[in-house]
Amino acid sequence: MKIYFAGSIRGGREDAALYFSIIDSLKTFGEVLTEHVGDPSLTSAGDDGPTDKFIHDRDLMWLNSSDVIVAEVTTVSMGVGYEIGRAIEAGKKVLCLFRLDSGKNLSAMISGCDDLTLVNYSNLEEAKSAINNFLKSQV
Ligand code: 6K6
Repeated sequence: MKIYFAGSIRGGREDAALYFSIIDSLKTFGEVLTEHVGDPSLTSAGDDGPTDKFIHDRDLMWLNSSDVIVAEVTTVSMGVGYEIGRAIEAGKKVLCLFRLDSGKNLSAMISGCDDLTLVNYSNLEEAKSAINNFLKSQV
Protein backbone atom coordinates (compact mmCIF):
# COMPACT_ATOMS: atom_id res chain seq x y z
CA MET A 1 0.00 0.00 0.00
CA LYS A 2 1.31 3.46 -0.91
CA ILE A 3 0.55 6.01 1.79
CA TYR A 4 0.79 9.78 1.36
CA PHE A 5 1.28 11.48 4.73
CA ALA A 6 0.48 15.20 4.88
CA GLY A 7 1.60 17.49 7.69
CA SER A 8 2.46 21.13 8.07
CA ILE A 9 5.80 22.47 6.80
CA ARG A 10 5.59 26.20 6.11
CA GLY A 11 2.46 26.33 8.26
CA GLY A 12 4.72 25.63 11.27
CA ARG A 13 6.81 22.72 12.50
CA GLU A 14 5.65 22.50 16.13
CA ASP A 15 4.18 19.01 15.56
CA ALA A 16 7.16 17.62 13.60
CA ALA A 17 8.02 15.03 16.30
CA LEU A 18 4.43 13.80 16.25
CA TYR A 19 4.52 13.49 12.44
CA PHE A 20 7.70 11.41 12.81
CA SER A 21 5.93 8.98 15.18
CA ILE A 22 2.82 8.77 13.00
CA ILE A 23 4.94 8.06 9.92
CA ASP A 24 6.78 5.37 11.88
CA SER A 25 3.49 3.63 12.56
CA LEU A 26 2.27 4.13 8.94
CA LYS A 27 5.40 2.35 7.71
CA THR A 28 4.12 -0.91 9.23
CA PHE A 29 1.25 -0.81 6.70
CA GLY A 30 3.15 0.05 3.53
CA GLU A 31 5.38 2.56 1.79
CA VAL A 32 5.17 6.16 3.03
CA LEU A 33 5.89 8.39 0.03
CA THR A 34 6.41 11.57 2.06
CA GLU A 35 8.71 10.51 4.91
CA HIS A 36 10.49 13.90 4.76
CA VAL A 37 7.41 15.58 6.33
CA GLY A 38 8.45 14.02 9.67
CA ASP A 39 12.11 15.00 9.35
CA PRO A 40 12.95 16.93 12.56
CA SER A 41 15.70 18.87 10.75
CA LEU A 42 13.21 20.30 8.23
CA THR A 43 12.21 23.79 9.33
CA SER A 44 9.39 26.00 8.08
CA ALA A 45 12.02 28.32 6.63
CA GLY A 46 13.74 25.60 4.66
CA ASP A 47 17.09 26.05 3.02
CA ASP A 48 18.56 25.49 -0.41
CA GLY A 49 16.58 22.83 -2.17
CA PRO A 50 14.24 22.21 -5.06
CA THR A 51 12.07 25.00 -6.43
CA ASP A 52 8.47 25.37 -5.26
CA LYS A 53 7.28 24.20 -8.67
CA PHE A 54 9.40 21.07 -8.36
CA ILE A 55 7.98 20.38 -4.88
CA HIS A 56 4.40 20.97 -6.01
CA ASP A 57 4.63 18.82 -9.15
CA ARG A 58 6.53 15.99 -7.44
CA ASP A 59 4.18 15.92 -4.44
CA LEU A 60 1.08 15.89 -6.67
CA MET A 61 2.55 13.01 -8.64
CA TRP A 62 3.07 11.11 -5.37
CA LEU A 63 -0.43 12.06 -4.19
CA ASN A 64 -1.99 10.75 -7.40
CA SER A 65 0.00 7.52 -7.21
CA SER A 66 -0.92 6.85 -3.59
CA ASP A 67 -3.63 4.49 -2.34
CA VAL A 68 -4.57 6.50 0.75
CA ILE A 69 -3.85 9.89 2.32
CA VAL A 70 -3.34 10.38 6.03
CA ALA A 71 -3.22 14.04 7.09
CA GLU A 72 -2.41 15.46 10.52
CA VAL A 73 -4.49 18.64 10.42
CA THR A 74 -3.95 20.19 13.86
CA THR A 75 -1.35 22.74 12.75
CA VAL A 76 -3.05 24.86 10.12
CA SER A 77 -1.31 24.48 6.77
CA MET A 78 -2.33 25.81 3.39
CA GLY A 79 -0.42 22.98 1.70
CA VAL A 80 -2.12 20.23 3.73
CA GLY A 81 -5.57 21.70 3.00
CA TYR A 82 -4.69 21.88 -0.69
CA GLU A 83 -3.49 18.26 -0.70
CA ILE A 84 -6.67 17.07 0.99
CA GLY A 85 -8.82 18.87 -1.58
CA ARG A 86 -6.83 17.51 -4.52
CA ALA A 87 -6.92 13.99 -3.03
CA ILE A 88 -10.71 14.06 -2.63
CA GLU A 89 -11.16 15.33 -6.18
CA ALA A 90 -8.96 12.44 -7.36
CA GLY A 91 -11.25 9.99 -5.55
CA LYS A 92 -8.71 9.02 -2.87
CA LYS A 93 -9.56 7.84 0.62
CA VAL A 94 -8.49 10.47 3.16
CA LEU A 95 -8.03 10.16 6.92
CA CYS A 96 -7.63 13.43 8.84
CA LEU A 97 -6.30 13.38 12.39
CA PHE A 98 -7.01 16.33 14.69
CA ARG A 99 -5.63 16.73 18.23
CA LEU A 100 -8.50 17.75 20.48
CA ASP A 101 -6.38 19.21 23.29
CA SER A 102 -4.51 21.53 20.91
CA GLY A 103 -6.73 24.54 21.60
CA LYS A 104 -7.00 25.01 17.82
CA ASN A 105 -10.18 25.27 15.78
CA LEU A 106 -10.39 22.94 12.82
CA SER A 107 -11.59 24.50 9.57
CA ALA A 108 -15.22 23.78 8.73
CA MET A 109 -13.97 22.82 5.25
CA ILE A 110 -12.42 19.74 6.88
CA SER A 111 -14.82 19.03 9.77
CA GLY A 112 -17.82 19.62 7.51
CA CYS A 113 -16.61 17.45 4.63
CA ASP A 114 -18.45 14.14 4.08
CA ASP A 115 -15.81 12.89 1.64
CA LEU A 116 -13.14 12.25 4.26
CA THR A 117 -12.78 10.43 7.56
CA LEU A 118 -12.04 12.73 10.48
CA VAL A 119 -10.81 11.37 13.81
CA ASN A 120 -10.28 13.55 16.85
CA TYR A 121 -7.58 12.14 19.11
CA SER A 122 -5.77 12.94 22.33
CA ASN A 123 -2.56 10.93 22.21
CA LEU A 124 -0.37 8.90 19.88
CA GLU A 125 -1.99 5.60 20.88
CA GLU A 126 -5.40 6.91 19.80
CA ALA A 127 -3.93 8.17 16.53
CA LYS A 128 -2.38 4.74 15.88
CA SER A 129 -5.67 3.04 16.62
CA ALA A 130 -7.49 5.38 14.17
CA ILE A 131 -4.86 4.64 11.52
CA ASN A 132 -5.19 0.91 12.12
CA ASN A 133 -9.00 1.01 11.75
CA PHE A 134 -8.83 3.21 8.65
CA LEU A 135 -6.14 1.26 6.81
CA LYS A 136 -7.63 -2.12 7.68
CA SER A 137 -10.88 -1.04 6.03
CA GLN A 138 -8.97 -0.15 2.81
CA VAL A 139 -7.63 -3.66 2.11
C1 6K6 B 1 11.19 23.02 3.47
C2 6K6 B 1 10.96 24.23 4.11
C3 6K6 B 1 10.30 25.01 3.26
O1 6K6 B 1 10.06 24.30 2.10
C4 6K6 B 1 10.62 23.13 2.26
C5 6K6 B 1 10.58 22.05 1.27
N1 6K6 B 1 9.21 21.95 0.96
C6 6K6 B 1 8.47 20.87 0.81
N2 6K6 B 1 8.99 19.67 0.62
C7 6K6 B 1 8.14 18.61 0.51
N3 6K6 B 1 6.79 18.69 0.61
C8 6K6 B 1 6.27 19.89 0.80
C9 6K6 B 1 7.08 21.03 0.90
N4 6K6 B 1 6.31 22.09 1.10
C10 6K6 B 1 5.05 21.63 1.14
N5 6K6 B 1 5.00 20.30 0.98
C11 6K6 B 1 3.79 19.46 1.02
O2 6K6 B 1 2.75 20.30 1.48
C12 6K6 B 1 3.92 18.31 2.01
O3 6K6 B 1 3.45 17.13 1.41
C13 6K6 B 1 3.07 18.71 3.20
O4 6K6 B 1 2.06 17.73 3.47
C14 6K6 B 1 2.39 20.02 2.84
C15 6K6 B 1 2.85 21.15 3.74
O5 6K6 B 1 2.38 22.38 3.26
P1 6K6 B 1 2.83 23.78 3.94
O6 6K6 B 1 1.90 24.79 3.32
O7 6K6 B 1 2.60 23.64 5.43
O8 6K6 B 1 4.26 23.99 3.58
